Amino acid sequence: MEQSRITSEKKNAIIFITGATSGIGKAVATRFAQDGYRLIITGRRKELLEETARDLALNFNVEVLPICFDVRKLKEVEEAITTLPEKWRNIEILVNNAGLAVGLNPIHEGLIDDWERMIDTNIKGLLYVTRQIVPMMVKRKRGHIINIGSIAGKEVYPNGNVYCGSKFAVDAITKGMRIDLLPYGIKVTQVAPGAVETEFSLVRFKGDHQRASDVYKGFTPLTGDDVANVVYFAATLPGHVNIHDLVITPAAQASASHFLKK
Ligand code: NDP
Ligand code: 8X3
Repeated sequence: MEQSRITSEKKNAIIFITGATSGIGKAVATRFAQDGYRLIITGRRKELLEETARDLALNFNVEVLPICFDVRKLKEVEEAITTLPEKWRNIEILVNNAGLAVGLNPIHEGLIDDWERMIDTNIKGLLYVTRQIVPMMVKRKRGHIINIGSIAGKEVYPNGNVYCGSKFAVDAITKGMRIDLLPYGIKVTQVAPGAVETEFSLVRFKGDHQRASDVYKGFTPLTGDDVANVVYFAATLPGHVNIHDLVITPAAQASASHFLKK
C-alpha cells in the first residue's frame, strides 16, 4: 500500500540528471522516462543533449527539459538553475552523475590540466549543482539526491591517484550531505559502480579507441542500464527506506583492480 502510494506520487515527479548525453546518465534518464517521470537532463554537447531529449519525449511520451551547461562553470550552473521555469522547480530527485577520468599516469607524471578537469568536474561541479538545487528541496522538506561515486572512491588502484581522490571526495561529501539534510527529510544515496562500458574510457584515454576498448576485453562489463536499474530501485523505495551506499560491479570484478579475464 505504502509502496504503491509513493510510486504513483513519484510518477509525476521531476528528476534532474547531470551528464545525460551518454553512458550511465543517459541510461538513468531512459529508465525514469519509461515510467513517466518528467526529466531535466544536462550536458555540454548541445546537439546531442537536444537529440536525446527529443528521443526520450517521443519514445516515452514524457516531458523533457534539456539544459546545456558545463558543471565546472559556476556562473553557467547558477544561470541554468535559477532561471528554471516555475513548473520545473519542484525537483524530487537529483542524480549527480556528470563526471570523468582523464589520464592514467603515475603521480609524478600526472598532467596538471588532467587533474584540474577531474577535480573541477567530479568534486566542484557536483557541489555547484547541489548547492543550487538542494535549497529548493530543503524548503519543500522532501527530495532525494543520488550521487554516482565509484569503486575508485572506495579503493585506490595504480595510477588512479587523482581520479580516485575525486571519487573518495564524492564518498565523503555524500556522507556529509546525508547528515546535514537529515532534518529536512531529504534522502542521500551513493551508487558506486565498478567497470561500466560507456564513453568513460574513451574520455580517459583522450579518444584512443583501441586503449579504451582494451579495458573491457576478456570479461563482461556492466552497462549503463545495469547501473540505471539500481539507481531506479534506490529512488523508488518506500519513503521510510534509504540506501546509503551501494557498490555494483561486474561479476568478473572483485575489487578496483581484481578482474577475472579470459
Ligand atoms: P560517459 O563519458 O559516458 O558520460 C559522462 C557524462 O558526463 C556525459 O554525459 C558528459 O556530457 C557529462 N559531463 C562530463 N563532463 C561534464 C561537464 N564538465 N559538464 C557537464 N557534463 C559533463 O561516462 P559514464 O557514463 O561512465 O560516467 C558517468 C559517471 O559515472 C561519472 O561520474 C563517472 O565517474 C562515473 N563512473 C563511471 C564508471 C565507468 O566504468 N564507466 C564506473 C564508476 C563510476 P558532455 O560530454 O555532453 O558534457
Ligand atoms: C570508473 C571505474 O575502476 O575505472 O570509476 O575507476 S574505474
